[in-house]
Amino acid sequence: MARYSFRETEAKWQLRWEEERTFHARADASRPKYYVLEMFPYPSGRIHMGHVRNYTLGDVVARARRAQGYNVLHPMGWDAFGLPAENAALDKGVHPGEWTYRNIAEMRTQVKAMGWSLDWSREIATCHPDYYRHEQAMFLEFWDKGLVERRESYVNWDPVDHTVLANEQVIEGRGWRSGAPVERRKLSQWFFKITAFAQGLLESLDELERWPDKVRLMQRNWIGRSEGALVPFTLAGRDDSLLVYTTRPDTLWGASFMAIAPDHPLAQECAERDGKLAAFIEECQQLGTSEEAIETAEKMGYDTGLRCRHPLGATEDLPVYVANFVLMDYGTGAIFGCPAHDQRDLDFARKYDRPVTPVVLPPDADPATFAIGREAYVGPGTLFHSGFLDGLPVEDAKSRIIDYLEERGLGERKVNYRLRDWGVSRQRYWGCPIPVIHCPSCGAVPVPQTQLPVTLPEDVDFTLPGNPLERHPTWKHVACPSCGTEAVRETDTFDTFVESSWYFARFCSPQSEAAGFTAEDAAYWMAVDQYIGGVEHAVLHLLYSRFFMRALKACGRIDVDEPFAGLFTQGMITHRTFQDGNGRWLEPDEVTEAEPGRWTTLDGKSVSAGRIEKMSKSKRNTVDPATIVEAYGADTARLFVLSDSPPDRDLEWTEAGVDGAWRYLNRIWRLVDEGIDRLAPAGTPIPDDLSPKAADLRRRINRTIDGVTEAIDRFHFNKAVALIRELSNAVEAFDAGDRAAAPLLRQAVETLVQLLNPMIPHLTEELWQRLGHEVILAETPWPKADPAWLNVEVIEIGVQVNGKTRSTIAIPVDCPKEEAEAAALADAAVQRTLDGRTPRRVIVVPNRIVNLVV
Ligand code: ANZ
Ligand code: ZN
Repeated sequence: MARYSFRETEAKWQLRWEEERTFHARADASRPKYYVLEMFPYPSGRIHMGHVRNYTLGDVVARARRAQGYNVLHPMGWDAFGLPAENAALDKGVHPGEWTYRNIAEMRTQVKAMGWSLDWSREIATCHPDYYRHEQAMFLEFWDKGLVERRESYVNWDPVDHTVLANEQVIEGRGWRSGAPVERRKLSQWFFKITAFAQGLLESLDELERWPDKVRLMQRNWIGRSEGALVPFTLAGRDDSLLVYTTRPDTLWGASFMAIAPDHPLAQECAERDGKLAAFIEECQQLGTSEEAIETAEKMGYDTGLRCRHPLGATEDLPVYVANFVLMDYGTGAIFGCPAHDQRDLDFARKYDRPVTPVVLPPDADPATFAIGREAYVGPGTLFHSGFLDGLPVEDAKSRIIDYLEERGLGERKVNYRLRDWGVSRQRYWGCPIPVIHCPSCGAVPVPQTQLPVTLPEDVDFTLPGNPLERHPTWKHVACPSCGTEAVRETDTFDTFVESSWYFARFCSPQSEAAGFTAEDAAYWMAVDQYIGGVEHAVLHLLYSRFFMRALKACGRIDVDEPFAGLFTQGMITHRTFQDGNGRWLEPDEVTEAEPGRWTTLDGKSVSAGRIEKMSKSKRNTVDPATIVEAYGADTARLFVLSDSPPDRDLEWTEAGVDGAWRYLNRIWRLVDEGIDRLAPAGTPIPDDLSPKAADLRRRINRTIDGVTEAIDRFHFNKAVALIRELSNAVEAFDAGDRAAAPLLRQAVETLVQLLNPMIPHLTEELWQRLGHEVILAETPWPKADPAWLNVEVIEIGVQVNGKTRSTIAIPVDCPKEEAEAAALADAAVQRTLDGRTPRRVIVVPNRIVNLVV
């Protein structure tokens, strides 16, 4: 017997698949398609365990679907623009392009070594002009359709990375990469009008049934639709008014102050005559623009001296504050404060000594004594202290007051969204240039489509901070395409999320030069049937991509709204963390488990074992896939990431787990390799009259096919592996002396190999070949369960009357004699033969026959 050599076998099959172009996809209208995609990697230079899990999950789907007869598209590419390349340029003096392409080459080798069934003929890198030229064209088309805007806005400025950040890129008031506290700056920015699709983006979430609920919920909250009212409050002593947006117009009688955003025009106006206010506004602007930062900061305000009339004349005039918790770009940038029923308003009112009047009475509370302490009351109840609203439940009061305001021209109904337009300008070099030219007389002029792509200059200088495109001596100086005057190029580049918003469409026509994709290819391949990636992209990438499809549709480019019909978000890979006596983090390689639950360094020093956490460079608890592949092969790594946990849960990487996978591989190898002589030739029919043991195995084979197929459909890959393991146990335990053994064992072993193929493709291809097949497994149809052998152990037996067979009945295998007798007597044909007579004797031969003697 030959030992299993993974090195040889894996290389052999990878070469074969490549040479035969096994996984190259071609559009074919006569076959159903299935598009499997994992979120494409950033070319950092090395694949990590998260990639291994992500692409292995996708590969199981891709290979299984392929075997099930689908025309599968499973492509791979590189999300290749972004900051790390520029940081490398700063740190090591290497050009971002060179760094990126080198990393891609290294990662491609590592990816190929995993044996994923990828169509490499469709490989793309988003930093290549062949890719981004189409993105520039799309931008111009979107602009034409009114889906692009340039406007001044406050932005989150990262003072370390010298760039603007999207709100989503600000985490707890800090830049998501640099970790530096974010500042506010006013800049002219390009925006994609994602808000134009707010309602559609929200409504379609209901139809995305194959998306995780949690992701749909996160998007729903991000879009943040609310229903409320716009209410103008007259400013005392002036002839204008302050317009507020409220979702609680029912609480109008509880208003005790007004508050406006520091950037509100009225605040700006007052600041011109009030130096202290100007200083206060300045202070507020240190906060950054993210909601999180604003939510957590202490509430602060400044009384402008202005007063508002209550629209219903319900209270004294209301003071107008500039307040740090009011955002300019939400609603109208102005609110009325009702401290009794809003916590922020309450904190503010307590601080600035404003009255707190409850107007909603909780169920069962006593109106004579109910008062607000430290907590605002935000629950349900009925209105009181509120004139004609008194006694109405909150929801009724809302619609009643809006009707009232509308009838009198005092306000109107208004739907509002939290969703903001997507600011895409970044002051970076390593991104897709925004194809615009700024002309002193024409303004912002689109670069004519015929002049695309606008490519990045190669000769750039990274020794100074900021954007090298800005400083480049020649690149930005061009003639205005419209009037010919000296003009300058836009030096901002796109947010890298723009590239990832349409790459899945590019994979449909990766070589198309005329457009990013052809209508024909997109019509066949889109939408992605199964998308797989991390839940960290629940709002950013997944929402932007949905926007892009709608924008492309508005431009007549594509006919789908939703890019991803099915989405699966996988869990993280975790590992125990270790620290030495000095608190230094240790890598898993540097420690050993001396006895269960106690770890030491390799030279025996004690180690403190910490929590099991997501693999991360900072805690050094990572395991490099390359070392695992080197030591055990790709199939072992693949099997391990599939077998231990459900794919949506976290998976703890352990040496023991890897070892278990490796041992199982070898067991399968021996099972087939050693048993091969005892198998009947392929295709030998299985005899009908099986012994109970053989029948049992036959049922198990069929049930395993069924169970594994379903488990794969539902992403229960760990369950699929468990079912296969049970079948292999049964095969090992099967008594080879059985007369049906040879054909049945052949079926058992082939089934095992086929079902394992999506998980461990190299080993199974090798075994398949040893089993005598000419056609490779990747081209072999998925096994089908025989319904007759699926479920309960039902068999058909004959019923004789006086020794003559009169009928057959179906009964459970090994059922009690009485049950067989009852079934025989109940049979219509038997009753006809008996014609009312009662048998003198009943002989039941279990699982064979019932004989009635009359
Ligand atoms: C009066 C009121 C009374 C409010 C009450 C709430 C409770 P959502 O649900 O998120 O849409 N608001 C409106 N614009 C704001 C802005 N630019 N910055 C900060 N807060 C703003 O929130 C809508 C509510 O948030 C609005 O309803 C408004 O306060 C506040 F008992 O109006 B409310
Ligand atoms: Zn011009």
